[in-house]
Amino acid sequence: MPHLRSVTPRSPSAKFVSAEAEAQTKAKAKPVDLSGYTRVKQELVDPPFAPKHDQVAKGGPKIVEVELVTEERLITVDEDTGASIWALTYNGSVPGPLIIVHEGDYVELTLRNPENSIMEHNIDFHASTGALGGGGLTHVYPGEEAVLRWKATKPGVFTYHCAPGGAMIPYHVTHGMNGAVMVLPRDGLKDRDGNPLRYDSIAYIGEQDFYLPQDENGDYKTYEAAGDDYADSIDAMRTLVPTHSVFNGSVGALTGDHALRAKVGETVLMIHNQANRDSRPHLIGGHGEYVWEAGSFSDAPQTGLESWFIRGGSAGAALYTFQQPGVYAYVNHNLIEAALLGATAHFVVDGEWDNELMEQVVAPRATSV
Ligand SMILES: [Cu+2]
Repeated sequence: MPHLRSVTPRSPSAKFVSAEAEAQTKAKAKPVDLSGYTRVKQELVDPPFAPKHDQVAKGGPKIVEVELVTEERLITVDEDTGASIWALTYNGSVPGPLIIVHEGDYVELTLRNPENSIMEHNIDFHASTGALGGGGLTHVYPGEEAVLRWKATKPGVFTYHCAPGGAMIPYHVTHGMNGAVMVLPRDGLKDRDGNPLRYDSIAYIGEQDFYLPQDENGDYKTYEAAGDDYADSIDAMRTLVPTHSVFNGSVGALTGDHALRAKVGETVLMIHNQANRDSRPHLIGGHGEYVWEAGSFSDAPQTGLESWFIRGGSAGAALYTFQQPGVYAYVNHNLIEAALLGATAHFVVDGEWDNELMEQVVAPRATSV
């Protein structure tokens, strides 16, 4: 097993990190008065689910405590080909868990790196302000933990990701180390006229581009431990051509038995995170009724979209109320990526068919002309 610290010595980023921490100490910043805030713990859950939360904030601003553990684990990306990766994760899942707070709340994160890890990790919250999104204040080596508190001043959905420095940044991000935070307006989501928009459930989808090394026969290589693929991965990443682009960590993670479920009349908020690469979600058979494409809830949502654009390095949200039963495919509408690289999820929707919206007038039959 290689010593990753020697593969990636304390690089320029590490110096940057110490400089950041030093700057904070030297500034002799005034202590913040948090006496008006109540403290709550948010239990994070595995994707595609969302933690328990209120859509409209109850009471005043809060300090929301969350915990992320950096877990390095072998996951199967595609059962059919045996493609696998030593994923770098927050709490074991790809994407990392969804965190939900309200504008004006604080997120107080404990980031823990277990002793049996091989690598150093940190976290950059795009929703936060300062110190490289917190990346400069959260570097944890195996056996260390750090606590970071940041104020959620921007309402929207935002990506977060590991950013240890240099080539390790894309290496960690393309090994699964990213997720999303949703900062709701205190009075909840609204349409362009300020009318409330509410959802019945959240489908949290993390799209992950993987660059898996292959041998001369085109078979996916396997490795003994996290980090052993470093040199091969960097070569594969340099092509900028992913071998996989999957939803929630693996091909089929959200199809078949794992499909998302909904009912006719149910309103689903689809949150799509892509920390590294552009995507263009489309709900086949439905629409983006209200879409915060770039993720900001400060702006009015767009309406009635067919496909929408998720910029690499961001999250976006789309609201839809299902009107027909059946299977809806939620895809990256680069259909090569959807069908060949894995970027497909399914919603299975129960309920009554509406002939007014669609009817098969003539079933396929032999043509008479
Ligand atoms: Cu990391």
